[in-house]
Amino acid sequence: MSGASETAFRRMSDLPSTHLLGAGTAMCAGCGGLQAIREVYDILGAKTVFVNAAGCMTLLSTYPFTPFRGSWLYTAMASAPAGAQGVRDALDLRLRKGTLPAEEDLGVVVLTGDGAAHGMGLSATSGAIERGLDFLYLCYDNEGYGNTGQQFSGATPHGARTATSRAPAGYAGWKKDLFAIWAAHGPVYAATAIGAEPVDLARKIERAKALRGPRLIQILAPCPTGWGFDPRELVEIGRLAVRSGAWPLKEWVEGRLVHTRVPRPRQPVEGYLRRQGRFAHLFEPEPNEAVLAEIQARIDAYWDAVE
Ligand SMILES: Cc1ncc(C[n+]2csc(CCOP(=O)(O)OP(=O)(O)O)c2C)c(N)n1
Ligand code: SF4
Ligand SMILES: [Mg+2]
Repeated sequence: MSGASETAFRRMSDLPSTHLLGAGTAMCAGCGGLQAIREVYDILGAKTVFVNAAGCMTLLSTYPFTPFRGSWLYTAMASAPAGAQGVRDALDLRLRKGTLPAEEDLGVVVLTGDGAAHGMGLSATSGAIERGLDFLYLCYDNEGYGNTGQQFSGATPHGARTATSRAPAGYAGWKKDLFAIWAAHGPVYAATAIGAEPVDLARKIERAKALRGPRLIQILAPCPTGWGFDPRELVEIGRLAVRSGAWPLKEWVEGRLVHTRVPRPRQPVEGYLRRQGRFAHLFEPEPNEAVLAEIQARIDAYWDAVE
């Protein structure tokens, strides 16, 4: 370990917790994932093991240093829930043997991007929920493979242009509903959130922290680099996602679905899409009315069904 690194690490550890994440790392300015995870981290506290699937947030840690005060474990994209099972089992074993005092027990948290969560990590996640694993599953959803240059993922929205959806109308698929996939498993808790609504986010983290068993919080993470907006517009883009109804804020508790913010009146989704480079081809050289109408119709149908 070099002297310079040691000094940097100590200085990072001395910072108040609100400055821990992002200090000395190579994250993009205006990262919506980082904005939310900082708040998550402040509420969960240091008695947490983050099991981090490969993605943008793994850049926060450079072996052997990490800005997380608790523990951090790096896994392959598909295996974070399996890693979480191993960590939980090891903690439980030590608790049972009496080699770990109960007050030193740790919360186990999967930290994963949407690519892993909606695709190659799904089967490990499904198994972990079925086994009733006591873990919090945090998905920061930047709607693409951010770390490798924004290829489309199972969470990419219809019409978005990504590095691997270059057709004139953008991505042909529709965003997979991870919240519904979790709800179908009957977890203890599931919620959606966003950094631009910090009070709603804080309440959901506190609620999830107090429960035991499989718990999901899926956080929409506006990504200036992949979505094509100025980092200064992070909060505005997040609010537009909620106010247009494109990102419903909700909870699933004991089999009951509750919307924690109902956008009334709902703003046209066009205002949200127009602000992002990934949708520019839907407006220039002339508006693609058919695709825009399809996107609006899906949002309207969602809210018509739940209101
Ligand atoms: C099996 C496997 N395939 C590909 C990669 C390369 N890879 C590393 S991060 C990443 C993108 C992950 O996307 P997501 O889960 O959405 O996280 P983000 O990068 O957006 O934070 C990819 C494809 C990998 N690590 N493992
Ligand atoms: S690519 Fe996007 S999600 Fe990844 S660090 Fe940059 S802003 Fe954040
Ligand atoms: Mg992603």
